[in-house]
Amino acid sequence: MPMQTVRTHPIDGQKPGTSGLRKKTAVFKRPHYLENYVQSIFDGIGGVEGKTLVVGGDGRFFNDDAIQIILNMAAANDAAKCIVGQRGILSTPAVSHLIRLRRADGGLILSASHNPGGPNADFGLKYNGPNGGPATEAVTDKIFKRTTKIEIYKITASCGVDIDNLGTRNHEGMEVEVVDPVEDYAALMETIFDFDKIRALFASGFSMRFDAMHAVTGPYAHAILERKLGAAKGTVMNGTPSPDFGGGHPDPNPIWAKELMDVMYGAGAPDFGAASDGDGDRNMVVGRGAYVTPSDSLAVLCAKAHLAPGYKDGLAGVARSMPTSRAVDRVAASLGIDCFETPTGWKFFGNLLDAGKVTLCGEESAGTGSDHVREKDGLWAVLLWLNILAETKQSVADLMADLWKAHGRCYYSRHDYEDVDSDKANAMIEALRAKLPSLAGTAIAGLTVETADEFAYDDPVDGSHSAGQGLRIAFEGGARAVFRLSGTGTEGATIRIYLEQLETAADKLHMQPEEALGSVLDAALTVSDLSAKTGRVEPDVIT
Ligand code: G16
Repeated sequence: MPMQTVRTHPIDGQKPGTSGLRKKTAVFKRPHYLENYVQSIFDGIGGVEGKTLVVGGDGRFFNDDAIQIILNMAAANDAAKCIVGQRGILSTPAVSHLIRLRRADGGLILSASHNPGGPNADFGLKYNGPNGGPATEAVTDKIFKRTTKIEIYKITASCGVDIDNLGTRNHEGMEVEVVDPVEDYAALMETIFDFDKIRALFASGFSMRFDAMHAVTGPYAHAILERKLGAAKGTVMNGTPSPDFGGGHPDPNPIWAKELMDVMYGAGAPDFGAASDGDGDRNMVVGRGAYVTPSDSLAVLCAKAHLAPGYKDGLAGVARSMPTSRAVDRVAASLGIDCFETPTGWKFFGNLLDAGKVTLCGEESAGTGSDHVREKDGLWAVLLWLNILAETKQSVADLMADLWKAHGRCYYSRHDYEDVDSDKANAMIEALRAKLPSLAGTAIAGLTVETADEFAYDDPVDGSHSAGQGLRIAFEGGARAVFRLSGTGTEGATIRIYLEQLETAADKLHMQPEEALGSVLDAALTVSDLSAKTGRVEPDVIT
C-alpha cells in the first residue's frame, strides 16, 4: 500500500488544554483535523521513526476510526511498533502502565475523559511520554507550534488493520501488537494490594457497588472486583462500555453519578460505593450515607496508605494541585513528610514522581494516584480504599470522623459556571487579577483577606516556571476561595470557584458543607462580582 504525503495547512485552535486536545467530535472529524494534530505530535516529539507507541482509548464514538488513522500515520512515519488495546480499548492508567512496562517511547490516548461522547459530544487526543505521564508543557508547546506551521502529513492508504483479535501482525511494515486491555493492569494491582485480605473482606459479607458509568472501567472492574476479588455479581453497575456512555455524562461526582448516590443513601445501602470516569483515571468514593470529597479522600489515603503492601514503608512525600483542599497538607505535616502544591493538571506531578519526591498525589477534580503509573488511576484508588477498609474494619463514615478529629475538617465545594461567554469570563478574571494586590487586610462580606495572589509554580526538579495558574484569596480564620478557568471544556468558558473552610472545633466537624461554606461563598461572589460580570446567577454544577 503506497505511503502518501498529503499537503495540508495549519488549522486554528489546536492548542492542547489541561490534558491534551479536546473538541467536539464533529470538529475532530473535519478533513485533515485529526491528521494535522497527529502529525504535529509526531513532529513535536522529534519524529517516531523506529519508535514504539502504545495506542488506546475509552471506546467513545470515533475511537475505532481514529485509531486506524493513527496506525496508518504511525506506519507512514516509520514507527517500529504500535501496541494497541483489543478493540481499541485501554484506560488511561493502563496506557501509562503499558508504556512503562514495555519501555515504549510514548503513547496516544483517545479520550475526552469525563466529557460526554457521541457524534454531537466530545472527543480528545493526548500524548503521554516515555515515563508514562502526560506530556509536559515544554512538549505540548512544541506540538502546538507544529500545528501552526504544518504543511504536510504522512499516511498510508491502507483500509485498516485487525485490532479486534489478540496477536501480532504486520501493518505496512510496522508491527501492530493487539493486547488484552486488562491483564497487565490487573497484574500490577495485585503487586500493590493485599488481594487475599480484600477477598476475605468480601467473603465476610462486605457489600459494594462500583459504577463504571458505561465507560472504560467496566471490563477492568468486572475482572478485578468480581472475578479476582470475589465481590458479588452485580457489584459493577453500568459495566459495558458504550460509544456514548449510555447517553450519560461519565463524570464521577454526586451530580452525574446520581444512580450510585441514590443507592448509597437509600435503604439497605451497601458498605462501600465508588465510580470512575470515561477513561478510568478519576474516582468517586462514597460510604453508606457518607460522600467523601476527593480532597478528603486524598487525605485519608495519605494517612492510611501504609496499610497496603505497596506502601508499607511509608510515603516519600505527597502532592496536590493548588485548588485541592489543604486537608492532605495537615496529614503530611503530622507524618513529617513534604507536601507539594502544583498547578492543575496531572502533568505537573510527573517530575516529582520521577524524582522520588512524592509517592501519592491527588486533585480536587477526583483524581488520585501514586508512583505505580504516571496518571491518576480510578480503580487503584478504589482498591486502596478497599485495602484500608479490610485492614481497619472501620466504616467509611468512621474513617472520615477520625480524620476530622485528628486534623480538623476542610469543608470544600466547587462551583462551576459552564459555557460562559469567553470574553465575559476572561474580563471577570482580568478584573479580579487587577484587584489582588490591594486586597490584603480588607474586609469582604464579613471576612478579612489575609493574602491574595495569582498562583505560579517553579518545578523543583527541572526549574521550569508556570505562570497564571489560578487566583487565590485566603481569609483570616481558615477560609480560602480560588478562581480559575477550566482547560478541558469544549464550549465557551467554564469558571470554577473552589471554596474551602477549615474547622477544628469538635462541635463544628459535622456541619452541612453549604452551611460551613456560606461566608466564603458570599465573599467570593462579592469580590469577583461574578453575577454582574457574566450575567450568571447560579452555578451549573456544585460538587
Ligand atoms: C484533567 C487533568 C487533571 C485536571 C482536570 C481538570 O483531568 O488531567 O489533572 O485536574 O483535567 O481540569 P480543568 O479544571 O482545567 O477542567 P481529566 O480527567 O479531564 O483528564
